Amino acid sequence: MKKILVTGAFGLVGTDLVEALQKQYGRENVICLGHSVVHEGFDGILVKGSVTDKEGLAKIIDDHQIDTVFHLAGILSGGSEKNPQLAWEVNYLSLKHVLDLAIDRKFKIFWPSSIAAFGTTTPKHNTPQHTVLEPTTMYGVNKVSGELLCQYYNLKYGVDVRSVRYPGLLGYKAAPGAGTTEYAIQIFYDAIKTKHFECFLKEGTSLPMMYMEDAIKGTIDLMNADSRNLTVRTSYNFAAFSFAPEELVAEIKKLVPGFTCEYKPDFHQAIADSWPTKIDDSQARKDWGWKHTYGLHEMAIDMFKNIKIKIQKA
Ligand code: VAH
Repeated sequence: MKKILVTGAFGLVGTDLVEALQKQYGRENVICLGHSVVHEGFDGILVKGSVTDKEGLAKIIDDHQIDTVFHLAGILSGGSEKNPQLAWEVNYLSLKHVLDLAIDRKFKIFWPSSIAAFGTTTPKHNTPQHTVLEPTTMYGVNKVSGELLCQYYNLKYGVDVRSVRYPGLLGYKAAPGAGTTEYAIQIFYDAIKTKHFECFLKEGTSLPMMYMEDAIKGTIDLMNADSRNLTVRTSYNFAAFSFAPEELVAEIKKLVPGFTCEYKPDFHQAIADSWPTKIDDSQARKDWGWKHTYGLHEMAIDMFKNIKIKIQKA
């Protein structure tokens, strides 16, 4: 990777990924495409534009001689249910633009799928790499459609597009977006500020999760893996640990004595109920050496420490 474009550069994943790529490949070699949110004091190469504008994307890719695109721009599960039409355009059509541009320009692509690609008919425990994908959310439909499009462009045009099904990702550098697993990020801010949290999921709602440090390392490792070892061109199952809200609450209570949580399920509960509780990611571990390092306890300590610093600095 020499000249990298990151779309969604200021989102939850993008913020951490840009920092890691700048460190590894040089600030001048990471082009960051922002749409609405741009971080104050951002130190890097910023280009403004929309991923729904194919010609605009082509110009950025050509002007900067891009050889790798991390196409992260997207609307998460909760936001996609609120605006399904826009979700289709941003989450799916923009991916087709990037894939189309890669046919002749031969740049590599990373695109994030999600555990949202699974649905209520998918085996919920130890969900296999190859299984039933009948999601009941627009976000999930976008992800399944996108996975199949990636595989088609790889088979038909030889586009080197690689993908993982992100679980719920926990990071502190960017604010949590309109997702379902993002409750597990917001809870730290509320615990530190008010010692209380209202959780929009009920107890017992166990979901696959991953600390952002592991997600970023795994994403970059996949992009640097030998293409000949990759046996999955839809999207790799990608996992670390699972927890239910009350398990995270118990970890936070160790850090914030007197912390309380009230469970008030809303529309996010149906979304979470359609997702698996635990993922089998053995294919990723076999094909490109994926392994996670953070568990629930280590994640909670690091998130708490860094969000506390962030709040004190604000
Ligand atoms: C969401 N955090 O909740 C995202 C993610 C697995 C869930 O895709 O929408």
